[in-house]
Amino acid sequence: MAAKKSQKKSNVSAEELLEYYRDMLLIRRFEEKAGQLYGMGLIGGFCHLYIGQEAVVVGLEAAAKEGDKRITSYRDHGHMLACGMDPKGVMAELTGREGGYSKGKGGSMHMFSSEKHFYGGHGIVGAQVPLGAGLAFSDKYKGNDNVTFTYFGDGAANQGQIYETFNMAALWDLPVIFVIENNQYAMGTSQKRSTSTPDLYTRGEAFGIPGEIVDGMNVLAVKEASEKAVAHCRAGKGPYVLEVKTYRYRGHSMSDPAKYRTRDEVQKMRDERDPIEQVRDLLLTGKHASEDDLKAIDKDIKAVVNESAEFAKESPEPDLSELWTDIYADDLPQASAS
Ligand SMILES: Cc1ncc(C[n+]2csc(CCOP(=O)(O)OP(=O)(O)O)c2C)c(N)n1
Ligand SMILES: [Mg+2]
Repeated sequence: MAAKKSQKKSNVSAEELLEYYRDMLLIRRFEEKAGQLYGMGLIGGFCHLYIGQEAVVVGLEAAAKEGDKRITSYRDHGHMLACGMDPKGVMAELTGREGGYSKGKGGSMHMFSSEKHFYGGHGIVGAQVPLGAGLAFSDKYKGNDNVTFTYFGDGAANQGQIYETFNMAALWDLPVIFVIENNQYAMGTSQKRSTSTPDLYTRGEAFGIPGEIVDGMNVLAVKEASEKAVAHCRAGKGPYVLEVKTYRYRGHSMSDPAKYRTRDEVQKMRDERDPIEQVRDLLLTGKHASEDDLKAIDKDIKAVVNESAEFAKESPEPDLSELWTDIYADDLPQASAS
């Protein structure tokens, strides 16, 4: 069903729209498959799905260049796919297999890729935020123009360590974009019940950090705001806060009974604001693609996702000897100097 509200006209090219459509659809289908594998008992431990929030990370990544870094929370599969990590390696990590990004020892919340500059995957709420500033510090120290995208939630935004980080990031003009993915809930607590001032984008003001709010269900709006934030950071003007208003369709994690909101609330969002449907609408009304073209894309993406699930089922469990590897720094690949 086409979204009722379509995006305002823009001069974005058909290729670009198709790219965002594919990238968001890959995340959506991957997460649906992960949900199924979880239901079949093939994924153990925690698993937090990103369905509904796809336009956030795809819009941000559209403003990134090679060398930029990203770090996020436990709701991380979308971030990995959007920065180009291999769906097979991500899915196999979810099933705890040898072919996974952490050799099956990390699971959903603990994956990394130095090649794609993806620094996790963090289960402790807010813990990735000071680490993100640290990554930005390394780039500033080396004198390059890389930017670090540091993602966290509306719940995490109420934590003290965020403001200690804001202070130092502003003091040292660090090239970090603090991306607040405001999906309006922190587990079962709505933002209204937890937060005294709802405008999270203003939270950097006390430290002199500029902020902006953007519609996180609209990938083009996210991309535009991200480009502005990235330009600010690359120009050496210090950190930037981007509050991206979004919504998660599924529960907080796979074990969430979702009693804190109505089904109607979720359905309304899906029907009226869905980020993928919005781009689909633009593609069809702009005659950039036909229904058949879009069906073919869906088919291709489903094939990629099914392949990743097969790989994740067939890859062996890690050998017991793996328990003793990747523990000390000497075991780990050395960080590159660039
Ligand atoms: C320090 C800490 N406190 C509490 C938790 C339990 N916990 C896990 S997720 C979460 C909610 C965080 O919500 P938000 O930051 O909005 O992110 P979202 O899950 O919506 O992406 C809480 C309280 C935790 N993991 N770490
Ligand atoms: Mg939240």
